[in-house]
Amino acid sequence: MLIHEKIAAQLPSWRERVTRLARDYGEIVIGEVTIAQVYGGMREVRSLVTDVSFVDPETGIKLRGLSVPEVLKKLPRPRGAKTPYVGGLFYLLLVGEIPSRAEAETVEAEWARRAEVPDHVFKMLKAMPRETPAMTLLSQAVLALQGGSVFARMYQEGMKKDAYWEAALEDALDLTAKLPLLAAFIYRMKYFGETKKLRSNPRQDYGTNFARLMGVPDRKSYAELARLFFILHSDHESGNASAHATHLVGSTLSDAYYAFSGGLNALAGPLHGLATQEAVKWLLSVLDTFGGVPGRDELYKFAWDTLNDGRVIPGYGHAVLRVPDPRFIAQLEFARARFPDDDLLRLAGLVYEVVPQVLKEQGKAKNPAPNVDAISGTLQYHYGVREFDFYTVLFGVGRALGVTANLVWARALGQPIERPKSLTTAMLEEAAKT
Ligand code: CMX
Repeated sequence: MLIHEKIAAQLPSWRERVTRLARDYGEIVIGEVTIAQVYGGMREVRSLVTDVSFVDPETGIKLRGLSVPEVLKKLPRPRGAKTPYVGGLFYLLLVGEIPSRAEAETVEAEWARRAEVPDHVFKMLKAMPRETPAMTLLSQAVLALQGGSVFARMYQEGMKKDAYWEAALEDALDLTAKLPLLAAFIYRMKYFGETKKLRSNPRQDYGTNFARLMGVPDRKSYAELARLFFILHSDHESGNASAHATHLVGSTLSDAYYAFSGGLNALAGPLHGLATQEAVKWLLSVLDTFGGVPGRDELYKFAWDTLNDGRVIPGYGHAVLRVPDPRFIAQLEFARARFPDDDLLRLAGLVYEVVPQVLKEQGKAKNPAPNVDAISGTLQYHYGVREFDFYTVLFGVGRALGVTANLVWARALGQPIERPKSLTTAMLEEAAKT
């Protein structure tokens, strides 16, 4: 397999670099940890390593060193399409190079070959009560696939440590291949009561296949959006909760299914993936209050009312970023080029002009600019995907690409089980005296 060969060729030099750093420079200090950080969610504590992506506070996410506009420009596209192959993005994350069209299509072909979902997974999903949250269903479906893990089977058979990454790569490809079908099945079953078994079409790329499986009215445009959405949501370095949870579970040598299910459970939280739906709800409440897109002054007051009620403005602020999120900008541009007159989009644009000013005046948020969640739901809503709790499922399908690429490399570079040290409050009080 192409990706396998490409990674295998790079491994000796990566292993040498990592071994040299740990062996010869192991004592070098790269940061310190304060009591505020220990109590403050470990913000800024430099304790993880990944070469798949990096979030620059001033310019945003770099995927294998490339900015969002560069990734969107340089990755190959399906013929006649405006947004790139998702398979090309997965190649970039795994291999670290921009693929040719043929190389991107190799990943798409691997996915097509591995897309079938076993019957017991559909049976399990159908047996769940209708009100089960969409993220619970997705996480369960991922776990239901775990019995097919190549890593778990080969580990039991005594696989050598050097070969872990190859089994992890098999699982990464198998799992990401099945997610669009699983997500679409959950969508149709949960919101429309449709339980007919779905099948992937091996002749369609990842995004086109997903748009067809979802059954949205404007499939061609939605396929463009699906590709963009999955690419933009794939990776945001390894400290965010879904990536870190996946990494932590994987570090025990649990396979990609166990690990990614853990990551999905983290993504389901209101402070993480749920913000997309909160942002759309907030925008809709503005439209509802004013009977359409309000004037700037009315919006300014509405935003202040939200803050004065003790609520946050969803989709704004970020733990690391200090500029408008390039993933927000990419989706705003996509939407403005296609449906500039959509009310929700016009409102999202006005919010982008007004809310940063309001947050600056309030003076609390370190970053008054929009993050990706300020706009993602607006685009889904336009194409008719209006079941808000499904937005996190879409985020999850995209996030799988980044976290599984990281798992492959973590196993390739022999990253150990994670086990930070805890202290007691009394110990910190003691430290505070010195
Ligand atoms: N509206 C109102 N207040 C905000 C705010 C916003 N959008 N963003 C930050 N603040 C407030 C924080 O609540 C905090 O207030 P307190 O001191 O009273 O606790 C203060 O500003 C400082 O926060 P910060 O250091 O700037 O931000 P954090 O790193 O603590 O939190 C985030 C980051 C994203 C959770 C926060 O900005 C927020 O709640 N935003 C709205 C929800 C959101 O968009 N979440 C999506 C994040 C992206 C993702 O993970 O998917």
